[in-house]
Amino acid sequence: MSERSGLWTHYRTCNLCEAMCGLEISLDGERITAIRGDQADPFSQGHICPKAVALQDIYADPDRLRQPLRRTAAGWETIGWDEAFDEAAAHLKRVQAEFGPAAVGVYLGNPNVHNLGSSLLGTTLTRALRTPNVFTATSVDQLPHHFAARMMFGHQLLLPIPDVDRTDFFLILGANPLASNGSLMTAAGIDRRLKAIQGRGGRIVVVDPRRTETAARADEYIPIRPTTDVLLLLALIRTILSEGLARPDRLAGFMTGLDDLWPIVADYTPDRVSPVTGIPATTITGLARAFAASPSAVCYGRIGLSTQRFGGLCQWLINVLNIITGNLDRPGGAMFTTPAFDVVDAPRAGKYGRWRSRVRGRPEFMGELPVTTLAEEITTPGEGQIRALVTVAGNPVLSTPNGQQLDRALESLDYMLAIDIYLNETTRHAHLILPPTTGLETEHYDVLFHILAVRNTAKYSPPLYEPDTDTRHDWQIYRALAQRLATPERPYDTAHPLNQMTPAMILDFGLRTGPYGKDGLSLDTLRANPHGVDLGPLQPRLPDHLFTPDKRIDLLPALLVQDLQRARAAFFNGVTHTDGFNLTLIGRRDLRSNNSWMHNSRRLVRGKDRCTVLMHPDDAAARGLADGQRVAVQSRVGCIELPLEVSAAMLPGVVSIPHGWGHDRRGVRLAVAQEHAGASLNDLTDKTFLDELTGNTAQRCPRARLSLVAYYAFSAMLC
Ligand SMILES: Nc1nc2c(c(=O)[nH]1)N[C@H]1C(S)=C(S)[C@@H](COP(=O)(O)OP(=O)(O)OC[C@H]3O[C@@H](n4cnc5c(=O)[nH]c(N)nc54)[C@H](O)[C@@H]3O)O[C@H]1N2
Ligand SMILES: Nc1nc2c(c(=O)[nH]1)N[C@H]1C(S)=C(S)[C@@H](COP(=O)(O)OP(=O)(O)OC[C@H]3O[C@@H](n4cnc5c(=O)[nH]c(N)nc54)[C@H](O)[C@@H]3O)O[C@H]1N2
Ligand code: SF4
Ligand SMILES: [Mo]
Repeated sequence: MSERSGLWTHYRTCNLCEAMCGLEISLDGERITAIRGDQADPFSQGHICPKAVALQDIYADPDRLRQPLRRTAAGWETIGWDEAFDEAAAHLKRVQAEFGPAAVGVYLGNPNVHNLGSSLLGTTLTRALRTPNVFTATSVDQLPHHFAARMMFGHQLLLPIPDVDRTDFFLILGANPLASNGSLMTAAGIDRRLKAIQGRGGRIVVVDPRRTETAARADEYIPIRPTTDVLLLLALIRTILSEGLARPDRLAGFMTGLDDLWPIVADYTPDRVSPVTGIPATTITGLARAFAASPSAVCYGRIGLSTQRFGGLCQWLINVLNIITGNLDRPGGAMFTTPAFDVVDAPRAGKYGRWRSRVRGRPEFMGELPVTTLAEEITTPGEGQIRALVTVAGNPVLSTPNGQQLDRALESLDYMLAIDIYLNETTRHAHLILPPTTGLETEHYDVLFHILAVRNTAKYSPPLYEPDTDTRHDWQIYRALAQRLATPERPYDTAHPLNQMTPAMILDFGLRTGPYGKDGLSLDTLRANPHGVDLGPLQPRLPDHLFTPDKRIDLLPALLVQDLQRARAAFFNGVTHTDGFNLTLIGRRDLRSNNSWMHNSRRLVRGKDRCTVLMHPDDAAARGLADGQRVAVQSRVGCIELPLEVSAAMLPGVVSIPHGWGHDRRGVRLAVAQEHAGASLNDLTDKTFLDELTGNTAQRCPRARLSLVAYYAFSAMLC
């Protein structure tokens, strides 16, 4: 690579979270002198958060792996790429030859969707492994959104996005965009966008068990008992119907089920759900009326709703609420995007239930199984047992329920391959780690997040740094492995376009054949516009863009309607909990953290310890606990210790712990993170606790009991 000299500027999109912030990176030669928000980016308009600056820390991190690492009896040794590819493929083939394709499992983590090569070519590897045992971070995250979208609109990627820039009423349940920067709502500068709602006389209402940063900003904050949102949503819908406020308008012309909605919701009066949700009936009635009366309104529910027992029901009912008030597919409501590179097409419509997990019999959805079943699939003997695992950009030991059990299960594997940039809590179990390029060394285009963005834009970022000749991109690793995984019966097809084209070529092809291709949009256009191009506000797309067989919205998909029985039984069957547990545990996010993997940046972990348990002052006083004191939190599956932070922001009876911490395990090579180790929330969450319908983990609501042991401890347990 030719050395660049003098002062110059590089423009790119931050790939760390979903917000798609444009960055302006100032350099002196090869050295970064500043990372700022790119004012000229039409989407983010100058917004960034503290994590963007840490991109340079990841690039320069001495702990980051740069060469394949093999585990030996004497410790880790670096080896060459070809040797590494040969060895990994030989082991995976050996296991599959002896025990069948299912004996190799795959776990794909979150950064895959933030990486162009992995978004476009990740299937190279999964196809080559041809295993039914595919797991991803989706089942500890947004699976219920996909499920509801698939059932109602015919495609799992037809996710309605809140049109925040035009709405008059933003109802937020279980999301804290001021900390997370928005999710399934790519909206760089959400802070500015929220202020603008209020600036034009609109209203923001937040429903959350914690008075979050976003709740504090809202016009109204409504505390709710965890997991009871399904009842609130039913009561809102019921009120709107009973008071004659439903106005589905043009949506009625291409929808089935509206006439049958009333009997389904009729029982859920505000008075009936009030004692369970903890929300006064008058508040529910008032909210329903205000939402229905607003010229435009949108209800949006995120992690707090999708990772709970009734995640599928919640996401379905949110869509129903938006639909019956006419707010789906109209400006200011919940809209579908028109991305320049569109992967939402009929062949890719997700399937459901084609196979089941071996041990617990959980159905597949979109080709994957719930990750909560991974550990048992590894440890339960029998035909089809997982004996080898490939993890790609994932840290399931910290990010999935009952992490300690998975930690132990990984130890028992016959072979494990990790494609990852760090030797961390998960990858330390690998026999081989293949470290790809990342962040500043990669070209970037947000294939997924443009589909989820509050405005249609397109932006391509070239790599800032050319990778060393001796490193590989993720997609090059997949290809190298796929070639070697080929067998005489399943040869590697070198002529296949997807095995020939680079991500940039595929992107260019997609842009040219996409919705703006006829106007001349191509990769060249994007290269010529380094700040990105604006393609305008979201446009109505229905009914044309529906993928249901009859091109109608299914308001009442049978699987979802049936699942209401489970909610009814859980809340109204008259059985009271007799286990004595009286605290419920939920999660939270912090602006300077990003799931489990950015705690090795000193500038992000500096300052006050953020891995604390938040508890309401009354709960603390009742237990004689003081702010700052170390407490032990115990659940059915584990026990962790961490400092207590007494906070009036918590709903009494509910405590909150952030996830992604717990770096003090043996063999982890993350020097800074280990100094700020914290404890892992997922050593408490329970893998048996999930949304029975969608298979998504319900991480947020083990019920917790404070048991006074030698030190003050509380036990978290299942609802
Ligand atoms: N209790 C609880 N648990 C949760 C959540 C919660 O709210 N509460 N949130 C859940 C959610 S929403 C998610 S998305 C998951 C995330 O779950 P995971 O995806 O399993 O975890 P991450 O912490 O994102 O780990 C990312 C891994 O990718 C590696 N990595 C980073 N960049 C690259 C790259 O460019 N290439 C490759 N190959 N590797 C890379 C990192 O080193 C790290 O090992 O966690 C979930 N877990
Ligand atoms: N800084 C930072 N940003 C991130 C991430 C990160 O780790 N750090 N992770 C990224 C990822 S992978 C994702 S998926 C997104 C997630 O983005 P968000 O969904 O905005 O994530 P959270 O901030 O965890 O907000 C979830 C909220 O749900 C509330 N909650 C918990 N249980 C319930 C419940 O039963 N009912 C209701 N109504 N509320 C409940 C919690 O108190 C919390 O305020 O964030 C992304 N952005
Ligand atoms: S909000 Fe997200 S995309 Fe924007 S700078 Fe921060 S981490 Fe990057
Ligand atoms: Mo996520």
